Amino acid sequence: MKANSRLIVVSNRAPSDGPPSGGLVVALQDCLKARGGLWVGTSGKFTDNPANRFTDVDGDGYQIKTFDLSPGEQQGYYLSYANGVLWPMCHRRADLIDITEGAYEAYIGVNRRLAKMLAQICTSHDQIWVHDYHFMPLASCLRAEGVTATLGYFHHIPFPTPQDLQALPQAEDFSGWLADFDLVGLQTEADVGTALELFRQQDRSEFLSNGNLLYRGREFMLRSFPIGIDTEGFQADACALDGRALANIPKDMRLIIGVDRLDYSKGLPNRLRAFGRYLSHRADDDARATFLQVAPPTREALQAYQDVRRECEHIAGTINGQHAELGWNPINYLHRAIPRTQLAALYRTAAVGMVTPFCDGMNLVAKEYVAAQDPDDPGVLILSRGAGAAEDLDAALIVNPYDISEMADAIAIALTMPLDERIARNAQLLRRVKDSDIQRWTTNFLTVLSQSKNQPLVPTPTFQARAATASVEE
Ligand code: ADQ
Repeated sequence: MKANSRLIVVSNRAPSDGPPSGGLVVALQDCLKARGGLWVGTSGKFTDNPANRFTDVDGDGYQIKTFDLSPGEQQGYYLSYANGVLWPMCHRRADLIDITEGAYEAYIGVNRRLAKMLAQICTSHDQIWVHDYHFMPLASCLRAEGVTATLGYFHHIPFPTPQDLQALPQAEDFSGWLADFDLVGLQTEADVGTALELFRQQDRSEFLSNGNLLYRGREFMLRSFPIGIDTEGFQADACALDGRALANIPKDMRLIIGVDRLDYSKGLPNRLRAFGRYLSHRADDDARATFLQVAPPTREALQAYQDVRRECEHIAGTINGQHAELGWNPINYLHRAIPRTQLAALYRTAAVGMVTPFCDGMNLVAKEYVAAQDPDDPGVLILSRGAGAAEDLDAALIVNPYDISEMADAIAIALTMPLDERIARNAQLLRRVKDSDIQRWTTNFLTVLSQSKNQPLVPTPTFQARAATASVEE
């Protein structure tokens, strides 16, 4: 890190009171505590005409600054554009994109408002690390404000293909949003390949001999940084409670577990169907297995999320109706979040972990399931090839999330896999999980960011022209 350089982390939500909600928050907090610094994000409060200044909140050894959104900004920036346009586009679901009037303007408006506030407090020595698709244009907005700090961006979700991007009305701006950062981090090598393909197709982009990209006069870096978990912390959590007692699972019952936000990208309906198919085809003397799906609600204001919830409830109800016996419901479907220690104990108890998204940036549940296993008697991970995690975790049973009978067969294979094969697969998976844990991810990203050199500090021309015409709510 440069002399006097301060780390500023930007994410949609600033960390709030109470225990951290996940490994990413823990890792960034650790990193800020160690280096000192600042975390900036929305407060979670909505106020009419929010002030264009930050509110200071006490952090544990670092600063937190929050800002409120107006109800209109929450609707336009967060729900309609970030989660109604960018999320489905990046998850190969252009059919779910809902382009609503004023959403893009609200999205750009929040990014510009944040850039103006950040411009007041940052110096050229600072490193600003921006997280995720809510703030893709933030570097362009900061450059337009004359900010000369080093800017890094990490894209937590899949990178869209050039075909996906055709569904975005602002497709022309997309490459410039990225190029205005100094470093763009993606989850996988496959994502980097997709991004390079996008730039290859652009006029005025050039691949430089130092490995960087030049786009419309700006040089920047594009690299993969596969995100991980706090492996040791998770291993310790997994031993703290008895998962079998927690879920009231009889000794002779096998547990299959799925844990996901209830998002259409996670492939829940097909996973439930695969379990139903497994039940229909299992031999009468096979040990019974219960499927526990933990699926907390998310973004329920959007129709696509209401639809997937209804679909899951219908499928789970039908399968239970067909296969339940006195004292045994094959599917136990929890529509809420549960504490991390309980989750870790349940992973450890489960003979099978099913992670079958259609499309996922990485998927931390896959890594958590591996870390939580007893190395002497581990369970089996069934993993979709659509998850970024499959790039590294190829010792899992890799499945096609669209092929229900293949997933049903994988359940049968997993439930009968010999102990020595389970041990060998888990040991290999655990090595990979440890190799890319969250502390290493943070350090790697920030090391490369420190090496990225500051480029000509003007925003890309396309963005300047468009931003000038967008009506901005300030
Ligand atoms: P998500 O889409 O949220 O993250 P994921 O990576 O699986 O997906 O992370 C979910 C986290 O929430 C996990 O730590 C999990 O334990 C926790 N969680 C899920 N359901 C829970 C429940 N019912 N109760 C308690 N905790 C629960 C986005 C991208 C991913 C990428 C991550 C990190 O979509 O692809 O891996 O960011 O970059």
